Amino acid sequence: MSRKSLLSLLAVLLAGASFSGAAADASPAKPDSELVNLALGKSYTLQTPYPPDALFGQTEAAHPDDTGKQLTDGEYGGTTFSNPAFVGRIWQGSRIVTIDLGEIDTVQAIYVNVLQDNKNGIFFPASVAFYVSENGKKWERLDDGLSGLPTTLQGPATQKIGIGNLNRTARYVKLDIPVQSWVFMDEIEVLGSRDRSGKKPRPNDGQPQPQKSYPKAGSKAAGGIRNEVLLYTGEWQYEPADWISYTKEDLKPYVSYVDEQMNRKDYMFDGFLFLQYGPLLNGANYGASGLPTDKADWEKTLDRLFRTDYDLGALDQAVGEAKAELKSGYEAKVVISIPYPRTDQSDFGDVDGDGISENMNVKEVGEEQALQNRQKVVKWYVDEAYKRWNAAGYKNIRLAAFYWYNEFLSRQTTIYEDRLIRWTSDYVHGKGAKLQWIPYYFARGWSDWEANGFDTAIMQPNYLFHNTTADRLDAVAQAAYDHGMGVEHELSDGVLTDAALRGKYYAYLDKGVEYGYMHSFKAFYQQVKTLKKAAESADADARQVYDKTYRYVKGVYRP
Ligand SMILES: [Ca+2]
Ligand SMILES: [Ca+2]
Repeated sequence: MSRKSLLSLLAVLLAGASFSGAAADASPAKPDSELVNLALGKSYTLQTPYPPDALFGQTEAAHPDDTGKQLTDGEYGGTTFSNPAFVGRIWQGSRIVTIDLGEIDTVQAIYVNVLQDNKNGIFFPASVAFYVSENGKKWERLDDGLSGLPTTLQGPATQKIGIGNLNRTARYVKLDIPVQSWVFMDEIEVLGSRDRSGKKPRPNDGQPQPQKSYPKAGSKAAGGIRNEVLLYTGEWQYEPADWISYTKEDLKPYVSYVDEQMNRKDYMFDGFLFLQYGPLLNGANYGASGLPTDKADWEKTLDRLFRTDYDLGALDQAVGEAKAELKSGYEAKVVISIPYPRTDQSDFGDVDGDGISENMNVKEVGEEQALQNRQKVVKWYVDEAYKRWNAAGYKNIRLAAFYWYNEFLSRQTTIYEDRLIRWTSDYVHGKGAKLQWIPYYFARGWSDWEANGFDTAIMQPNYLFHNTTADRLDAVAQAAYDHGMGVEHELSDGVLTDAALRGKYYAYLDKGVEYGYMHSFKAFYQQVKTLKKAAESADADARQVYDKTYRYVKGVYRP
């Protein structure tokens, strides 16, 4: 048995003690009774890998490290997150804790005690990276410690995630703890002996890292797309009822760059992501909120999308008209969004013709069966999209990719969320399409996009919508680059009338020049038809939003 699985087993046993309400400060049985906690009372630093966020910095200030030594004071917080012994941290990728043992000792095991309370968005990290060093400069990265408890465990529960049998001499110990939503931790232990009997660390942290970059514009992974605009289509309870859908005229200023008289001058976007406006009038939602959607709702979104004079049909015509006027060498690529197949849907409807409605509810049919039924539903939807696409006989647009609608990986509702996406990727790849994702700000699973089979992932900075400072964009630009992701550009209608909001939008563009993501594969979120409104606006400031966006997508924008 490897030491990882041994430690996982230990973690399960320990967590079991917590469930039954045993001693709140349950410490692990020492792997060796001669070992002492070398970290007890020692000082450490607690850092973010990317600039701290003004808004979320305030949020996490409610769960502070009061003394700056709470992680090494020997005090535990039980299983109640509001216990002040817990240090709570939110977003920004991870937290890096570096402990100074004060002298070179021999380290045998390292643990961090963490909380899961799914109801409150507090999750165990799936794994923790551990490092040791004698001088604080050259580090040996050790094995990762793995969570031994399921992501679906409601909790509240705690476990110690760690590694053992290390036998390394070290003065400094570093932990890199992924933070996706909240992480709550109360204690870090470094078990060992106060001598130098162990082996010296073998520095390996300076080894070449995988190539880092933003996704390449026009690349195969991006389905050949350089600039992708998000086009929502769906039901709208107010007038006009068809407000959230696109006619040929609506699409004209997206397909082509138009002057103030709406004359075509150039092409503009070459990628068109059609995605569901979440809420339906029946109370269901294509995403993870509201009531779960069923087969009739999914047919409804396909019916909308494949209308002749709206959405896909309209895009095919709009591109045809643009091509008749503008020079050749342009291809319009379409991306179709897959609604979120929810694990709380017990009666989706029969998609495979066996007369049995697909039950995707994990609580009712279990993980394996729920996964199979979710796969059936996704397969049916993708097949149906192709069937309708082929029947439509479009002349001017190409189906390049599918898009995973849910903006975070809901590992709290199923242990197989990653597996379903991997399966979806394989399935659409078999059809010749790519799979895209646009997670929200550091959303759960953001850094695992590639392992899950997404061909591209673009992070939402959410800067436009949050009351925070512009270094939000620095954090996202750096994190995206480090993980091969793109950066989403975000526009609301408010940008057209509110100078402060407009300034925030332009900050995305300015940072795109500074960091270089202007030249990458990129996506533009808009409220509904924000850029069309900008193009048509008689107000010079509003119109400039359109003109600047045009220069930016062409890669010639200057701040
Ligand atoms: Ca503590
Ligand atoms: Ca069936």
